[in-house]
Amino acid sequence: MSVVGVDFGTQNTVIAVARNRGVDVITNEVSNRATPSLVGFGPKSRYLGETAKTQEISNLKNTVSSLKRLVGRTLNDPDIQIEKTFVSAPLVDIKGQVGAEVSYLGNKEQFTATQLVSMFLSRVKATASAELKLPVSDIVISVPPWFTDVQRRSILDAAEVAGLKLLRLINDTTATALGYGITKLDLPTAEEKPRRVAFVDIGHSNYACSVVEFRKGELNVKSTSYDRHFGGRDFDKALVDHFAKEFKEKYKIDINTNPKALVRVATAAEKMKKILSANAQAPLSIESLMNDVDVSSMMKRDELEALIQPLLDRATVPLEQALAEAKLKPEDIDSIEMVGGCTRVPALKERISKFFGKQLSFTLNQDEAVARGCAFSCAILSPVFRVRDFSVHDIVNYPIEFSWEQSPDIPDEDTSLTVFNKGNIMPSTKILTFYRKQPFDLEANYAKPEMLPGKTIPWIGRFSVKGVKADSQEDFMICKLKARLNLHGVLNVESGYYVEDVEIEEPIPEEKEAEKKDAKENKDGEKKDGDVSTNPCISNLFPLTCVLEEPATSAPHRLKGLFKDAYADAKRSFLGNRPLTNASKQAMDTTEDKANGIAEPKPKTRKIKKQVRKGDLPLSAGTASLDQASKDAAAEKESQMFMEDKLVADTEDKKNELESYIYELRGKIDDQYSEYANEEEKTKLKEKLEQSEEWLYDEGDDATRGVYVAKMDEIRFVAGPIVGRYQDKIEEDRQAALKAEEE
Ligand code: ATP
Ligand code: K
Ligand code: MG
Repeated sequence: MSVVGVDFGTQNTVIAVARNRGVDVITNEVSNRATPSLVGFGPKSRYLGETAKTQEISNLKNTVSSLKRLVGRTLNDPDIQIEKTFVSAPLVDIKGQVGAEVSYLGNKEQFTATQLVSMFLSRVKATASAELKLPVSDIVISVPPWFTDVQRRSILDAAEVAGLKLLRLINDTTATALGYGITKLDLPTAEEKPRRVAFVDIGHSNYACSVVEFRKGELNVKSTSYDRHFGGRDFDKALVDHFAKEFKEKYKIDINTNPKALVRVATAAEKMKKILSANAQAPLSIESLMNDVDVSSMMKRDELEALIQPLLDRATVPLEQALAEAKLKPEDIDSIEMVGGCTRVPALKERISKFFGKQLSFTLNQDEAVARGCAFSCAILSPVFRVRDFSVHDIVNYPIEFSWEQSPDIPDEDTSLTVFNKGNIMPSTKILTFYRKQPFDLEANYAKPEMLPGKTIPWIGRFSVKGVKADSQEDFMICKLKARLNLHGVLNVESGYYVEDVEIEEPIPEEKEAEKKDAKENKDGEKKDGDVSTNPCISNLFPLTCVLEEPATSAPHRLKGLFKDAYADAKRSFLGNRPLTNASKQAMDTTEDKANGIAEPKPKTRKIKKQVRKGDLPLSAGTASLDQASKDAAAEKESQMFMEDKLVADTEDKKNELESYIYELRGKIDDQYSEYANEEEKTKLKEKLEQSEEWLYDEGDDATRGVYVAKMDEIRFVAGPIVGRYQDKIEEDRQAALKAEEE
């Protein structure tokens, strides 16, 4: 089984695998360590990754870039309007999701961003599989930390459609932090002050900074902040705008009217920008840019810096936010680890270094750190790999609120509750308790829509709880719902059940054991499933509303508005059979001891009220994920397109093989093979080669794989005897040489 980590970048995707007791970045079909994140469409097949890049300039309208920035978004989102200036294919609305309209196999077709991402991921899968010589399934993919529930669900769907098992969607900077921490052998112990590291990732379109605390065997993300529109492409854009103006004056051409020219200038500008990271000045020249005009220019580094001044002025904002949210000062940070292609820009390095008042660290591979972190994460989660223990605690970026209809039996009940707060540990599970006599629905929404990217709809999901009814005494059913913000950062209500209060007798736990258990629960940040139904802390709570257990702290929330006269009766009846907490039980024991005035021998067991799980509550959920039927259909279509691509590629291979065979024989027949064929044979073969070549450039230009194979066999039939004689002679000579050596 394979272990694969993928840094799915805006510009480039890097694939790392776990093998040979370590993690390696692998190369693709043209031996590059990064693959362009592009999908293109042609008359015969798709172009994925490298081939999409090769075809890009001549196929702009059918090439889609910015894949990860499109997924899970809507066409009218202001973010997508910005994206339109970077994506050359036309973007369209497909049932509420943004997609692209392209010409594929001669037809106009529309593909959703989710489908486009699946296409790219199937290429990633094929690349990894070819390198590992293994089928690839388990994978970890990185996403920007600001990705919302719908964006994350879309990537999950895309991976499933591509036949991948996504073990974790991990935030870019968290992946980097994991790769950093897991290889360090000198991290502080639990008692020592943690090592605090700021990870700064500036890529092609994104800027993110996470402040992370490391101790032996664990990392805790303390804060993450970002600028969703800050990266290398914005630098390129500043250069392109500059040259557009310059060329208008100097050459009287308007590149903004010519998409091809625009892309060529953008490519040249990016190259220039990279040169300016290491040199004081750089040239730019493009032949026949448009209207047969050749252009050339020069730029100095300080001119570039003047052009990107507005960006540079924003460069420390994410850092300020990250420190503020972590409640730290620049001097509290032990090291600043820089990753992402854009952190090579000297002006950026200078600003960031000045902000922290420290030298920056470039110890991680800037282009590969995220992918490596993803591969480590995949190895940790994979059952077949043994990895040093290392816990990754990320945090919630957007608060999530649950809301529900008021119960008809509880007219003044609160109807919403923020269940996951910004900065809470993630992943995390919380138990929601409802007292109900009828089935009910609840809805999850992001509590602060203004924090979300662009115009993201805050809605996350609607969950219907079924099978709820009053018990035999016409009393409330105690319904428990397990809400989980999972490893991917996706919210689900995973299960529902109901409990009853039962008095049981249990051995009194040793004080120390209990403490240990608590400590462990806090460390994991969440409880294991089994702990939930027996958790006694629920007994603090009144029945009249939704209550929330925080497994991490064992401190339940209590909602306001509990002591309303209207519920006095219900309250009293509940209090009457209220189970005891450990604390109150102990408190009561003490009182009894005092009253008796006798110290009795400590009993070995005690009676406590526990909530015992009585049965499941069926749930149905509506979320932004694709339903199974749509996923199956998309997977079917994807594998069909994949097979078509493969057939086209195989056919192309066979055609190239035939062409080279013809050239090879033509060269050799009057050379190496000359003395092994008589004149008649030579003439016959030459004729055959000539015919075949003519055929290849004429009707044979677009034949099927089988026809190329047959053509090859025809030539081989004629050439075979000649080549055979030649090879016999070679073998004879070799044997003779061997014999001579022995003697
Ligand atoms: P993102 O993280 O934003 O989704 P990404 O992961 O694809 O995008 P990276 O591969 O980290 O981005 O960085 C690519 C960017 O870095 C490009 O804009 C590229 O031009 C820029 N870059 C690479 N090398 C240099 C350099 N030497 N000087 C300046 N910029 C560079
Ligand atoms: K990348
Ligand atoms: Mg990146």
